[in-house]
Amino acid sequence: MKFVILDCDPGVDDALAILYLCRYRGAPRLVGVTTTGGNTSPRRAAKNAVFILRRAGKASIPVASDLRGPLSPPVENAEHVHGPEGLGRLRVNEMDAPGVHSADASSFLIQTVERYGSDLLIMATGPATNLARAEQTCPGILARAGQIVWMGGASGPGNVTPWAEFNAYFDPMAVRVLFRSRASLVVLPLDVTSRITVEESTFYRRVPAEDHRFYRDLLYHYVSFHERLLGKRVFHLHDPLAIFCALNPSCVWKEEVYGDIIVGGDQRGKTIFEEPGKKKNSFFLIKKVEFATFLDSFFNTLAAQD
Ligand SMILES: [Ca+2]
Repeated sequence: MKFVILDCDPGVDDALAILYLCRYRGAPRLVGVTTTGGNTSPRRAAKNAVFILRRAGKASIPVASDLRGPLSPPVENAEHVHGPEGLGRLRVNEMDAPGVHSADASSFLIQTVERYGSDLLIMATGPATNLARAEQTCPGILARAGQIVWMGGASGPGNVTPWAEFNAYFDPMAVRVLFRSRASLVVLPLDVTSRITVEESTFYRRVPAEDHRFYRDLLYHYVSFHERLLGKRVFHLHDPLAIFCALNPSCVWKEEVYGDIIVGGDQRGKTIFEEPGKKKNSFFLIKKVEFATFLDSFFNTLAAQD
């Protein structure tokens, strides 16, 4: 696929994913970023995406936001993990993020799929709200994209409740629309992304010294959250791993599944994956990734000079 759009909710690991994708040599051309609420408010997610794209030297990439919130009844965002405005100690003011291209992310997605069709790869690292809205507005649109890779759901325990992964929990009704869209869909679940942790000390050894101050501000709350959870100064790279999987299918093992999700009640956001059998709407679930190859790619890309 020649073109890529990133649908995200920055968010600390989304910010790392944007930086990784923007610097990735040989990646398809980034034609837009769409944002939604999740890790932070919808408005901050949009500003944060603009800010990180500027940091990556890609200020010209259009950003389209969704300010309407999830399809599902609202729940608390994840600012307790990512920091009070979603990017750790970084504060993005209007000067740093002069504006977004449009406030209608789902229309932007529809137009982009109509324009590039099977040449378009959609990487999604947040709640599936924008994808679902696009599908509801224009049924069949997601199946016209070349591929969608979505980080979310879990085959085992969740990270926001015992049952649910955050992106799935935040907007389960949107996930149901995505799972039923018959798109060429690949899902990267929490049980795979959470198998990899990076030690804070390793991270700073492998990224350029001139970027340390930026990363210390970005990662401030994210590392502390993981330290409370895991007892060590480590963190997960959920969203950058989704970028790697989308760009390196030969380093990924996946299985065809049928998927559904519980949309309400105590188990809200619990994803259910089973053998597809004769059921329609099957897609692929990632089971395993070459983690060492990913980490080399991630750090070498972040360290690459323009
Ligand atoms: Ca995210």
